[in-house]
Amino acid sequence: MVSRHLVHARIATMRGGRYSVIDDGALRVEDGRIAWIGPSNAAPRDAGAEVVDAKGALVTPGLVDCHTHLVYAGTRAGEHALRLGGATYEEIARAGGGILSTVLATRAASAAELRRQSVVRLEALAGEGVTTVEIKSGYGLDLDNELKCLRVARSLGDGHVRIRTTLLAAHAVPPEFKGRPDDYVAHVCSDIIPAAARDQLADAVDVFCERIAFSPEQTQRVFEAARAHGLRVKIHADQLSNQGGAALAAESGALSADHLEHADEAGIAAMAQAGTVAVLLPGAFYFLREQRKPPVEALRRHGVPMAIATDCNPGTSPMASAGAVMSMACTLFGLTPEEALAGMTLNAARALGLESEIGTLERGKHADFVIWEAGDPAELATQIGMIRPRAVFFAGSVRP
Ligand code: DI6
Ligand code: FE
Repeated sequence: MVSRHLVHARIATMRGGRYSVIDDGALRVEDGRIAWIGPSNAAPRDAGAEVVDAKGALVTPGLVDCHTHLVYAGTRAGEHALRLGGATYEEIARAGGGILSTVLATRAASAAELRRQSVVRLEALAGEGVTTVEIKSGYGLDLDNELKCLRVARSLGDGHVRIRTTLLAAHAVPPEFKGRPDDYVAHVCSDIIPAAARDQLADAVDVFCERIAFSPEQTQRVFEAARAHGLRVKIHADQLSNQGGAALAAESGALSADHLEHADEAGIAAMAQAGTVAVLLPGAFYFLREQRKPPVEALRRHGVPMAIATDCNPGTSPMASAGAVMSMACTLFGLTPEEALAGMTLNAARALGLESEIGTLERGKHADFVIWEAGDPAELATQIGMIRPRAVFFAGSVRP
């Protein structure tokens, strides 16, 4: 049995979504899980354990990026320039650019090439203390290519990052189904979802519910197929317009409703009732230069748990930085640094249905934690690129 003993750490446990700091804390790891956590002076002694002295440094749970699209090929730099010149995201998408241009590049890439391009983005996140990443498909949009993307996503973990995969075949209507969205939805429901479930390649199913993508009614059909195959659901909801996505998420028992810039009060109340997590994505808000913020005050008032994530994707959120997204959540959306860190730990774990396994430092959970070159947890959401992990532990072992 491998046992390790972390001592003299300033541990922000994130219990209950608060810093919940243990000032001179100790944490004992056994077989990859937290066997004991508490003050250093009360820690049980074990002569055989390997001791790691944090020397007063801050320790937090490993960060969780609960919404990314980081498996894709190619770039959309040209489109960024068009948008800076005044074209809107919707105009570019309607003119055949946007998601579809990434679909063509992703289909053309072999699995090995796709992996080579994607690993760079995963490593960037991992280098900032991220230990769990959700990755969506959605740039394949046919059976073989969606499964290729999910397989590549799964292969990226390699024992140092926990990967959760989400099937987002309902991201856009592919060229073969142009003008026939209902036929494509039928294909997603009767072919792509069953195949992903059969090969155990997806942990959840997501839909881009938007006027430029799929309607609430089409979303419901996809969700029914997902449930029939035992898969949880998530939704890109109310990002560019109010489609009633928040209420739909609640009524569908979704793990999370993501974006929510245009969500209304009734939808938020329904999410609170259903326990649906709100995933806020300040990167997309920033890159699209949106004006309308998600209703953070209403989310707080109704007690909806708020997660934040990078949304790492080539079109609307080309970024792979946990530090940047926590800072942006505070500066752009008005979260407190504590809410931002809860958004990338406990609440992000909830958005993946993993809150009993990760997201806080408590007995029984996976020993995913970061020793930071910092002393105060508020520093993590206050800076961009200035704080690096001193060491990252994944399932109790130091990551090389
Ligand atoms: N919402 C987004 O912001 C991304 N997907 C989605 O459903 C955009 C993805 C892209 O433009 O490539
Ligand atoms: Fe997204």
